[in-house]
Order: sequence, then structure tokens, then C-alpha cells
Amino acid sequence: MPAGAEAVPQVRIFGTVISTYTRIIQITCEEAGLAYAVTATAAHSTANRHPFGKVPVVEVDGLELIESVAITHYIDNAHNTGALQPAGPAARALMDKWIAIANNYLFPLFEHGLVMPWIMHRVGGFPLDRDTIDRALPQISRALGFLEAELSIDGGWTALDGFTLADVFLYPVLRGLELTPQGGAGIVQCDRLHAWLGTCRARPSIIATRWESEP
Ligand SMILES: N[C@@H](CCC(=O)N[C@@H](CS)C(=O)NCC(=O)O)C(=O)O
Repeated sequence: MPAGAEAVPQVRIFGTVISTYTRIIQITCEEAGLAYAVTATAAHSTANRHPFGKVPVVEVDGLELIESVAITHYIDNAHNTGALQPAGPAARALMDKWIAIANNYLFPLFEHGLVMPWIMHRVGGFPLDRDTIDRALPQISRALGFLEAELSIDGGWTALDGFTLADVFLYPVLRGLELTPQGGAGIVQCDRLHAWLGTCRARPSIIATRWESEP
């Protein structure tokens, strides 16, 4: 492509610009070498076609897809020879376990307990919701302890061969937490987790999808 030319997007992502799940799709596109464009769409706007009022909604290959697990697997399978998924069933089960942990436990806990209160305060100008944060901190601390223990016992998701969809889901979820004062202070005490985040941060797909708010 000539310098300065814009690639025609092969993937259209409708989502909020600073969003964990929009970034998960962006990272997957970067890994697959697919050109993509993000159309800023608020989760609860009338323009959003998600039946449950979530983002992202994605158009690719004439399909309209929702749910990041389905979208990332489709992109990796259809456009990346499945390179983000390990070969054997046992390794795939391990990867799927970590994706499910990220989606079902870590994201809701971090998002509601710490990330959103700080966004509402920093971006929305609302008073910091200290009650919500104080209630969530013990659980967040336990979750970080669990991740660190898993990494030290058998490597957790990093025991999988190379960078997988488990990393793709876990990175934005944990990075969002790390960008809050309490989350950053918690993660820095978890040597292995902190090191894994640092390693991911050097990866081109992660660099290319940095949030504007990242230092
Ligand atoms: N299960 C959905 C979750 C997506 C999700 O929770 N997105 C967040 C933004 S990162 C959202 O739409 N939040 C708005 C809300 O829950 O009201 C997926 O995998 O795509």
C-alpha cells in the first residue's frame, strides 16, 4: 500500500472508543493483519444494533456479529489460520477457561468495582464513588491473588504455546484495572502478572490499539 494511503477496512467495529471489548476485537484484527475501522457507537444509543445494549457489534465478510468470543474466533479462524488458538483439545480447553474467567468474573468485578467509578470521576467529573470501590477492593485483591498463584503454580494461560486468545481477552481487562490507582498498586505487587502485562505491552497489536488515556 502506498505511504499515507488508508487501507479499505475489512472489519467494521461499532463500539465505544475506550472499551475493553472493542479493543479485544481490534487486537484480534491487528494479529490477523485485517484493516478495521471503529465507528464510535454508545452501548445504549439507538444506533446500536446489539439486542442487549452492549458493544461491540462487528461487520465482517458480510456477517453482522455480536459477542466477542464468537467474533474473535471467527476472525482468527477465517483470516488468521487459527494462529491465536492452540492445537490440541486440552490446550484449547485451558484457553477457553481463561477467556471465560476474563469475561464472567474479572471484567464485571473490575469494571463495576473500580474502572467505571474512576472513569465517571475522571471523565464525567462526578464525585468518586468510594463506597463502591471500598466494597470491591477485597474481591479484586483476591482475584489478583488467584491470578498470581495460577501463574506461579503452572504458568496459567501463559503456559499455552505463544500469544493466544486468552491473552487477547485478559490483557485489556487487566490493563483497564492497572490504569486505576488501586488497580495499579495491586498489580505491581503481583510479580508474574505485572511481568506478563509488560511483555504484552511490547507486542505490536497491543501498541497499535493503545487507549488514548494510556500513559
Ligand atoms: N458479552 C459481550 C460483552 C460486551 C460488553 O460488556 N461491553 C461493554 C463495553 S466494554 C458494554 O457494552 N457496556 C455497556 C453496558 O453494559 O451497559 C461481548 O462479549 O461482546
